[in-house]
Amino acid sequence: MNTLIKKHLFILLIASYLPIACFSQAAPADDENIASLITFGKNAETSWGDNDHVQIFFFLIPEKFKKPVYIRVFDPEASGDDDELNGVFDTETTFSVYGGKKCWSEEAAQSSNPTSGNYKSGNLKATKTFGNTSKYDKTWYTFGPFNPTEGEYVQKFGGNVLKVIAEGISGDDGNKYKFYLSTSPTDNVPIEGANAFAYDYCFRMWDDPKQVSHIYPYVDDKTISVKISNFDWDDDGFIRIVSVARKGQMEAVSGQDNWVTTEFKIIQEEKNTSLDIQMIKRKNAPVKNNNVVINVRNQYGELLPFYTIPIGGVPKYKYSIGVKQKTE
Ligand SMILES: [Ca+2]
Ligand SMILES: [Ca+2]
Ligand SMILES: [Ca+2]
Repeated sequence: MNTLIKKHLFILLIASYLPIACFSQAAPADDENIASLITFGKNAETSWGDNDHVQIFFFLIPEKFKKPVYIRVFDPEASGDDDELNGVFDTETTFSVYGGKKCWSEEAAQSSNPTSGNYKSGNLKATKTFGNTSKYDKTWYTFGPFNPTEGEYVQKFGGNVLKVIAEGISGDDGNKYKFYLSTSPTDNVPIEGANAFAYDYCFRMWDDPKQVSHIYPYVDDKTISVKISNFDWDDDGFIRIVSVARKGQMEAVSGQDNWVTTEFKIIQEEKNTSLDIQMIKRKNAPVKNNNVVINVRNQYGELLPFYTIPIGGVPKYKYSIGVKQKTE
């Protein structure tokens, strides 16, 4: 093998090990394999799969990153064949970016059902309402630039947090969209060490039954039990939990327009790791256009954050921990 070929092979080998996904601030992110986020207009029945018509997302920018950032929204309108039509498209969705003190730390901002309380806490930095137009259909709208210090500094996260609220202010259609935290106003350019998280996730499942979607709640060291809730799952297959100690614990699943909750104890080895909530569609007659809400609470009733890039990586079941747990 000549030296040039060897060099190329070496570069290819190194490139294949680079943690590309770890630098991606798409929400939903690659590891989640979720088709899109969705928020319905406020007049939609909850049976469409959105219980509150509001979605709150937080973007964490590491302290050391000082350059301007942009929050980009893909397909911000409810219009066109990629959104969920109910009669005629008459839905308006407002996306608003908040920073400053309390944008994250206000209790209501971390609520699973932000229909009351001051969930619009902090300083409003930018806002835009999107109606039935095709201007941004299947393309990106960019908010910003924002200086990272315009966010709320949170010591335990080691960075600044910006909040985005998507709210279906009128109409009854489903607006599908995605987010990206970028260093560029015209392109999706990730920030090393940045992340995105939410406490309650309303999203669209894939129609393809071969696709498995994931959510990764982070279990901190004070968590001794969790309650995992799902809404409007439409009996579409099963939901199971994988962790360093669990190979596949089955969860109770919801049907149409109802919540179902499963509670289980957290063992020592699961603390300071992420859980992998796997959503597996049924193979026969998989549900189409299935919109679902998921949240996870600890023993105090506090919601655990879902990070789009799981903290500590995607958890892998470790046989030694699982075996030890069974014999206890
Ligand atoms: Ca409509
Ligand atoms: Ca849309
Ligand atoms: Ca549903």
